[in-house]
Amino acid sequence: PQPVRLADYRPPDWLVDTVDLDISLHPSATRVVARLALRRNPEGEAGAPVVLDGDGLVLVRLALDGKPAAGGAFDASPDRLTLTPSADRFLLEVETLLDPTANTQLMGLYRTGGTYCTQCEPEGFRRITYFPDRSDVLAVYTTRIEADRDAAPVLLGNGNLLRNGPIAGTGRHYAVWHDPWPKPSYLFALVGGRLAKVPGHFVTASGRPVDLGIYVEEGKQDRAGYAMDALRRSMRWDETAFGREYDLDVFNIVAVSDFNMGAMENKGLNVFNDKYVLASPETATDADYANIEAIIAHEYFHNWTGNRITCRDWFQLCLKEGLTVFRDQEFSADQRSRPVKRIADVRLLKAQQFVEDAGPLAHPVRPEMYREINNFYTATVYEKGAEVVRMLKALLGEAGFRAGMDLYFARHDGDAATIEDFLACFAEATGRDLAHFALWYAQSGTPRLDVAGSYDEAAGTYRLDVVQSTPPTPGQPTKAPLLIPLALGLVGPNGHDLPLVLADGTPVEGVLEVTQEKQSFVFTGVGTRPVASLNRGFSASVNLVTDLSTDDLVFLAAHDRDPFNRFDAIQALAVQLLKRGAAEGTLPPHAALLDAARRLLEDGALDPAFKAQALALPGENEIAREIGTQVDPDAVHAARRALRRALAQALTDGFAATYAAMDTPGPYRPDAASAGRRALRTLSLDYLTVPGTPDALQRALARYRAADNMTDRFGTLAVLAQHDSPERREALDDFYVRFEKDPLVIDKWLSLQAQIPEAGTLDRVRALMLLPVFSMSNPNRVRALVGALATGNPTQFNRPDGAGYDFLVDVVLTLDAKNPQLASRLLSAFKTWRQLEPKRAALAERALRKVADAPGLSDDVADIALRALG
Ligand code: DPP
Ligand code: ZN
Repeated sequence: PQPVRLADYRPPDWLVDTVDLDISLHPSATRVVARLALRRNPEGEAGAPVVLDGDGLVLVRLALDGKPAAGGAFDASPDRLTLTPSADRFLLEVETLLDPTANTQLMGLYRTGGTYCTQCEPEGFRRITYFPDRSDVLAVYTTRIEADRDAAPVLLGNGNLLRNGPIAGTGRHYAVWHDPWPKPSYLFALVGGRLAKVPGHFVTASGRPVDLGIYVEEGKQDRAGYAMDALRRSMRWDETAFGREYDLDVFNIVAVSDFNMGAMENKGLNVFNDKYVLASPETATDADYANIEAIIAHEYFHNWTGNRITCRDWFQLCLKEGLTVFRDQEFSADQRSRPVKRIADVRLLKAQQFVEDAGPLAHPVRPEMYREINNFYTATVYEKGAEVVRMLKALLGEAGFRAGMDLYFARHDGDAATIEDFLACFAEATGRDLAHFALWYAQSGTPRLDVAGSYDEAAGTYRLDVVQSTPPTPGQPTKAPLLIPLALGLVGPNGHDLPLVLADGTPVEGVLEVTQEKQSFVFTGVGTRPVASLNRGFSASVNLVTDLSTDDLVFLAAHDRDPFNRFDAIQALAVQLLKRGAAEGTLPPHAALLDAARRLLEDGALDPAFKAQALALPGENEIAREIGTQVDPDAVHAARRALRRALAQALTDGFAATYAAMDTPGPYRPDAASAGRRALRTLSLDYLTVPGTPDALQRALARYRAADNMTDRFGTLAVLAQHDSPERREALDDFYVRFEKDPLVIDKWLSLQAQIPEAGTLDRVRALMLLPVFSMSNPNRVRALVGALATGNPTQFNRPDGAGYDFLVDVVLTLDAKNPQLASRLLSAFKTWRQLEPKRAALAERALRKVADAPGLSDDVADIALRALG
């Protein structure tokens, strides 16, 4: 694949004012007639020809200003159409022929369970018709869709419905949709199929009534209620939190079962992976409900951050994704518990983004080069992109941040914008120079912040010495210091924060700005030795290394007024023990952690959801990243297992009492408070089951049998899954029989088994692939089974014999011909191979070479293989 570079950006030579599409749906021969009003861009290159993108297109006919084009007037291939018109404005009419049934890439127009649907971001529209398929060409779309009335009674497009009706004597019907808002081609969508509508209604702040619709497979209507509720709450929240109103008469969401992404924000017609729409107490867990709420919100929020203001080019992807993730995080924080949401987000950030940033696939939040843009829908663009927005807010404060956002919406509505445009709004609204801050977008790698504190009793001062450094990453051997907003507090012996006043008398409002490689901050008026609570709320996306003692961490875990840092203190204690345990083969003394854990467990004032997070040990991937080099996944697993045992043994009574106290009688409700109680109850059960005694296993099995909702049922199944026992077999078999007909639930069952840390797991996964419930052509099934093994089972993926790697490579090479995006996603599980001990690393490298050397690779997979080997 050829590199595309940010530095080479040029404005388009031709613009498109309007797009009129006439699409006649047919399973294998769909006809698309596109009429494009093309106009030479005064900012483009003078005299440049019209060059339109295509991808595997079959051209039927072509006309310019109504006249059929003669042979010499154009040059067409499946992947490109070039014209040299004499006029600076003309109407191009192109007819193409598509086979949606044969489209297994799930990009462009395809079929899923008999329904026609589209996915155009980032470069799928060119698989429908020839077009300047780039995000800075904005046009007004009118779409006529025609289809067999029985096969596709529902026809949906972007925007508002203009008219619809039967086509007499043909058994077919049509619908015409018009979207008044200019948009790039990646936001185009259509859907046609037999779908049931779950209706809803919303009135915007200024009184515009909006018809809401969630379209699902017939029979699944009763599972769309929560998504509808989440949609309405999202619409209201964007009005109050950001002053953003909805701008069409309808908003539709369609749930489909074959989808590469989580969901897609097409204007007025979001298309969703059904996993993120469908929920009922019997089939969805609390985590599913929370994901649905977040993703419904995310796609809805794109209506402003992404659609009304879109990206100039794909290098600016974080402009819409990082910002929109930030917005959905804030929404969920407001709907649920803010501290618990922050903890969950940081856990995800560390598990995914920090890992990516530490390996061969590391790249800046705004990359400067790509070979395959599909491979840049990453944790770095999304999650670190959101963290950068959060840091901006920490620097500017609530009011400054809002003023910058208001200016951004006012100034760039209708634009295809850049990160520079975005930052300029905040600089202008607040008067701050953000040039240094902007480096966060360009520099990859996770900065390390070393902070040492010293107390001078005689002078009454407390000094913090701060050193920042960022390790080299691909293409960036040396790094510059960043502007890091470090939220902190100095906690006095009574647990209260001391006032923060710098030596020159400047008060600090809780956030220090670290700007240099080495810096010292001296606080005055400090009467007793404080404990520094650093990076509160995870204000900066950094690896923090402190000189806090075990006693300090125990103190913070009990007394910090920042809940995130209470969580972080206990996790830091655990990480220290786990690192040493993995290195030394036995667990070091750990009484302090047990003590801190006991205090948290027994603290009646704490939110159960918080306790469940704080008492869950860091995952094996997270421990491996903390170790960083020469990782032996078996040693990590053994250390974690030993610490789990120690906690289970020391806190048996506490977990038993908590298990009893967290019982939540009455019908299931998905709210955050009830979910927190269930989470803590299952965590307690998990620790109580650690000994694996018959009594313990029977208690878990009884709980499994008695469960009246999926959260408890799956939670107890996951507890049992860790114990090779008759109880596990019974529960797994029972679960399969109960939910065999429910693919989304079967995904959970597949994932769970793929993550069992036992030597037989790889064979089990191979056997599960043969079941009729599994399918290599459904992305959810593949991710649930193969993806879970590759990313959620470090000991079995990284088997010392290399069989896990060979298995993944086989799957990737098989899948690549069908669905390159899915294949490359799976392959990126190799991003951690360089941190492994030499024997496993050599096997992983050999497996990656096998991929790189395979003939006929897609750009997607070739790009990941080559970068991973880098
Ligand atoms: N649909 C994906 C998302 O919302 C890509 N835009 O993040
Ligand atoms: Zn998004």
